[in-house]
Amino acid sequence: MTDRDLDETARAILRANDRGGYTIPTGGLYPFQWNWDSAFAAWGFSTFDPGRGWDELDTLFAAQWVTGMVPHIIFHKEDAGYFPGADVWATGATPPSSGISQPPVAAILARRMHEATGDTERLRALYPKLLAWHRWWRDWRCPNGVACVTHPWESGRDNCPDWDLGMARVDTSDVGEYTRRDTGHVDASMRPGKEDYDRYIAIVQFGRACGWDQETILRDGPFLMGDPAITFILIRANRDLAAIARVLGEDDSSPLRWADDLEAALPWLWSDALQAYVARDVATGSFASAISSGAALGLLAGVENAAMEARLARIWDSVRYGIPSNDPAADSFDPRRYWRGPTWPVVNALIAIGLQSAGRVEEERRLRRETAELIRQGGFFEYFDPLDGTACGGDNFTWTAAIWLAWAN
Ligand code: 9YW
Repeated sequence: MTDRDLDETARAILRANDRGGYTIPTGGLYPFQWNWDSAFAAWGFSTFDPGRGWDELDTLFAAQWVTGMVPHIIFHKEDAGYFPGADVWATGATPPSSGISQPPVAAILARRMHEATGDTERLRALYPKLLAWHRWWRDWRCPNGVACVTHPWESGRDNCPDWDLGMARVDTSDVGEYTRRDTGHVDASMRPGKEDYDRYIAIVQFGRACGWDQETILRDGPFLMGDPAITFILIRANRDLAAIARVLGEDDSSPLRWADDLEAALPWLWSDALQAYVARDVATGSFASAISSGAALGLLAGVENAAMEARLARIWDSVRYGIPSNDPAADSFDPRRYWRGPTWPVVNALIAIGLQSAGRVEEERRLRRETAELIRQGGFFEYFDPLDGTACGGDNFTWTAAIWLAWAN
C-alpha cells in the first residue's frame, strides 16, 4: 500500500466510525463518543472535511455539564457491548454521560484546525465552552496547583504504572459481581487486569454514591493523583486558548493566568530520585516509581529541563518505535499491555507538537517517521509494541487514522 492508499483508508475509517455528528473510537470495543478521541477525530476530519471536524467538537461540547465539565464518555445510544455503561455511572446527565473528564486537548487541536481552515465563526461558537471547561479544571482538578485525576480513566492512560500507588489504596471489598465486555473484543493479555478493573469500578461506585458531588470526591474520594501529562496538556491548552481569545478579540487574561499558575506549581511533581516530572499521590505524597510518556509532554508546555530530557532520550533510544508509555527499564514495563509500555500514535502526535514548538526538527522528524512506520507495517491499530512494532488492541481505530492524516503522513 502506498501512503496515498493509506490516506484513503484513514478517511474511510473516520467515515465508517461516524455515527452522525460524532465518531466512535472503534466498532465493538468502544461504541460511544470518547472525549479526547473526538478532539483527535475532529483534527483528522479537518484535513478533508473541515465542517465535519467542527461538528465533532460541537457534539462533544453539547454534552458539557452546567459545571463546565466535559465528560469522558457520552452514551448517545445504548450498547450492551461496553461495560460500565450509562446505568452504572448513573450521572443523570442529558445526554447520558460518565461522571469524569479526560485530557483537555480540544483547545490545542481547535487552534490548529482554525489555523488550517480559517473558520473563525465555528471557533467563536466553541470558545466560551472551552473556557468553561478549562475553568472547571482549575476549580475542581487542581487542589495542589497541578492537574490531578480522580480516576485512572480520567487521565486517558488507564493502567499506566503512574497510577499503581493510588490504585493500591482503593478498597474493592464491596464491588460485587460484574461482567467485563472489553476482553470479549480484544486479547485479555493486552488489557488491564481484573484487579485494575475492580478498582476502576469501585471508584465509579463512590462517585455514583455521592451523586458526583465534586467536593466530596476531592475530599473523601478513593483516588486522587497529580498527573504530569494532563498538567502539561492543560498548560498548553490554556496558552492556545489565550491565543484563540486574541484571534476573537476576547480577553486572554484568565487562560494565561491559569497556565502560569499550573507552571508555578510544577515543582510538586518533580521527583529528585527519577529526575523527572512524574505522577504523585495527593494523600500520601508518594511519587510513581517510573518515568512515563507523561514526562515527554513537557515540551508541549514549553517546559525545558536538561536532566529530564537526558532520561527521556535514554528511554526513547531503548526502543525501536516511538515513545513508550512506560520506561522499558522499569519492572512494571509490559510492551503490549495497554498503557504499561506500548507506544500510542496519538500520544506521539502530542509529543511532536511539543517538539515542533521547541524547534526540535530532527527529533520531531524521527518521531513522525517511527510512528508512520508502525502504521505502514501494522495498519490503523489502537497502539503498538514499541520493541518489535506489533499492532495491538482495536483495529480501524479513529484516532490512529486521524493522526495519520493530520500529522504522521
Ligand atoms: C477503557 C477510547 C478510550 C481512550 C482511552 C483509553 C481507553 C477506555 O479507550 O479507555 O474502557 O479502557 O485508555 O485513552 O480514550 O479510545
